[in-house]
Amino acid sequence: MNIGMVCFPTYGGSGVVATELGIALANKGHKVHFMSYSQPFRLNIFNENLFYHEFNVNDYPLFDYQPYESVLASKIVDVAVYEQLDVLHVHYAIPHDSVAYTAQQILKSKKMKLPYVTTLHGTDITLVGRDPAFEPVIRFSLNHSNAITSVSESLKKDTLKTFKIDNKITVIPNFINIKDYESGHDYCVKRKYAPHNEKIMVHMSNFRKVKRVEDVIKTFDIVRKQLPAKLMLVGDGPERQGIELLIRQLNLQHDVVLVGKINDPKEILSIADLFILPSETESFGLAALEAMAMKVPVISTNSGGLPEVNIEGKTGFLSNVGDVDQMAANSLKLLSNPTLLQQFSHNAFEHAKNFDIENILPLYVKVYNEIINAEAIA
Ligand code: GMT
Repeated sequence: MNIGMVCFPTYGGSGVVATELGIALANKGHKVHFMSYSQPFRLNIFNENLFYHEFNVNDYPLFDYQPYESVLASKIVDVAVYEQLDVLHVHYAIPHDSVAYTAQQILKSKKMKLPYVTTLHGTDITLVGRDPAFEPVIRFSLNHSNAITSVSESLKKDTLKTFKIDNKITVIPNFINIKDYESGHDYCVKRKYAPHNEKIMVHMSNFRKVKRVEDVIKTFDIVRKQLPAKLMLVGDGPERQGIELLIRQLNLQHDVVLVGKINDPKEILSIADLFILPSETESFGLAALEAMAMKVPVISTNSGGLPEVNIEGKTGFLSNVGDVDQMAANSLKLLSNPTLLQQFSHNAFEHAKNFDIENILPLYVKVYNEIINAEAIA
């Protein structure tokens, strides 16, 4: 198959999913053409089946807001014609599904068919999508997508609640490549960050409000008062400055490491004892799954799709949003009991295996085949 893949290249789950999916498809012999305004950060490998088509959203003095959608639609049309795409896969509904629809209509006028699948990732529905200003466009273009997939049952429910969608939504969960996670804990690196055998908690996100990074700090503050511990914050984003301030106010600066953005979280996860994700909403929580694949139990909220990933009392614990006391109590329960921690670590890895790419990839390929065949008949 010749597949066009559109995603945001920035640090964030949807770009990671698109990139890892594209790489997996390329490894199976499909040709995958990425289209983005800059190179998706995990698309850093050389593979004869992977192609990257960059487009420039020029800085014309006339525009306060640059016409991203028009440039992307033109790029899709160009790639579809010259690379003979069979199918287009767009990640994140806003604005990619309406752009895909536009490109499809332009191609139709050239007597070319390009079915597209839209994957809903989360904030495109739960935050941005809730803005009534987007409603007519999202509803129209989702109803015209040849297929819609959502990364969790919870996100599917949210979408159906928010928009009047007549189209079917297929749930295809996020995935990891379990083979990549088989390395064990790296005790040499661990000693650098925890020289006195402190327990290591890790949080990883793009530091937006929805991630509630302040709850990570407040939870850690309670934990650290009970046992020696370090916190590693991976990522960066709009909330970082406030978070740094809070760390200093609580006098935690000697026990919290702000690692910044990293491409591959496996190394840091390999030294973690516990992962914490206290999000306000989380359609899936790919970061939690990546931690579990690295045998790290998860302390999370119970919002959105997190209960589909993190299993209460088995792979970790779930609390109501904002309940830092309970998140701290649950962290301490695990960190102070090596046998329990070991058991949860084992459970986390076993559960993560269900989300291995080898189980998930065929679900996407099935959707592609269905819409290609439907278009061929139409
Ligand atoms: O919140 C992020 O990390 C970014 C965002 C995105 O779309 O780039 O992530 C969403 O998509 C991920 C991949 O499907 C999901 O694992 C995240 O749960 C989801 N984020 C939220 O719903 C807040």
